[in-house]
Amino acid sequence: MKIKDLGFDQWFENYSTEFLQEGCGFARISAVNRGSYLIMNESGEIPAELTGKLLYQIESSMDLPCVGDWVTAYNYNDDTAAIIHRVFPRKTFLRRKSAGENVDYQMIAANIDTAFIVQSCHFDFNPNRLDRYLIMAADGHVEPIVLLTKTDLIPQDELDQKLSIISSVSKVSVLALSSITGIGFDEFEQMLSPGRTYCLLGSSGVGKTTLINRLIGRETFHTKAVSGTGEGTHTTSRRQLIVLSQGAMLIDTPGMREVGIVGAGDGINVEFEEFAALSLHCRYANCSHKHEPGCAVQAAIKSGDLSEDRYSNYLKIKKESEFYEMSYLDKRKKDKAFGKFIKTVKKQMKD
Ligand SMILES: Nc1nc2c(ncn2[C@@H]2O[C@H](COP(=O)(O)OP(=O)(O)OP(=O)(O)O)[C@@H](O)[C@H]2O)c(=O)[nH]1
Ligand SMILES: [Mg+2]
Ligand SMILES: [Zn+2]
Repeated sequence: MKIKDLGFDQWFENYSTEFLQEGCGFARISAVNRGSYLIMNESGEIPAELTGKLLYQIESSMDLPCVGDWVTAYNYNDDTAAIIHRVFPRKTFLRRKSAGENVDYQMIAANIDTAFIVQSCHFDFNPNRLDRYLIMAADGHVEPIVLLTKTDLIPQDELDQKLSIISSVSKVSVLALSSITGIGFDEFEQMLSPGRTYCLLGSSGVGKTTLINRLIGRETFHTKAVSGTGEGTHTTSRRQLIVLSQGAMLIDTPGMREVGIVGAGDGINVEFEEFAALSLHCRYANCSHKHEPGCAVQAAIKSGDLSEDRYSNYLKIKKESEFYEMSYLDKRKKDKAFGKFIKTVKKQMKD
């Protein structure tokens, strides 16, 4: 195996001269677990940690390596451990607002070709949440594909209804499948190409890890039954890249409870493209589509061309993303001012 087979394509090759360091090689982050890393290259997978210099240079949580990143690393101890010196720029990424009050980004994975957005058609099915994942993918320039799992648990007509709900709001490809009956699995396997990287995203308990186990053909990774209400219990606890024997790479992630969106302007415009198209016909160029006269969005809702539900989800996500964006920029400004203050004090102490 070569690093090219692990996704080190021409895009990264173009950076290789700049990123090569004496005694170092290139490797890909294959797992992240609370500040400790595993990296992978042509000779296998080994634990790695960051250099103090790299840690010192980090300005935001987004600068920390995440699963899927390419790095420059120095191997030691007979190639059984490594130190990470530099992180390559990211070709694509998946990120969200970090959970809780704190307004910051959380990187989920980097250099992903396709994100499988997994919803169970049983308990978890939720078109409004699906919108959030689609925005996340568009924001990071990742191609999305929706996987509707556990089709064995609902009758065919209910499944058809769910599929038509998705196709009425989005052109995204959807595949319905069951890890129990195996329906849809051939199509799923055909979607996976050698050398390409896929990430599984979705709530806890929707069957992400089960999909991987079925692909591998063994119960390699831990899964757990969901409770009667469908509420998952977070079985997978770390982000991990797995190389299938056929050569495709899959990243399993722990289930997400919230999919917060920070200032994903482009992502929102891509996912809600009908709003951009309609806006062109609003009387006012800066129409908020709420109460202005001559609003084409309101007209589309009245005529039934646009669903009330999708409209309210659009407004909600837009408002939330703008709010987080402002808080985030504010926080960055304060952090920067504080950083400057520290530097001045340090300098004064030296003088
Ligand atoms: N009936 C049915 N059950 C399934 C299917 N796929 C997975 N399950 C069950 O759903 C439960 C949860 O599956 P996991 O694969 O652990 O779910 P997960 O998405 O990885 O969950 P987290 O790791 O917590 O994010 C397990 O008991 C699986 O056996 C399916 O197609 N049909
Ligand atoms: Mg799992
Ligand atoms: Zn309008």
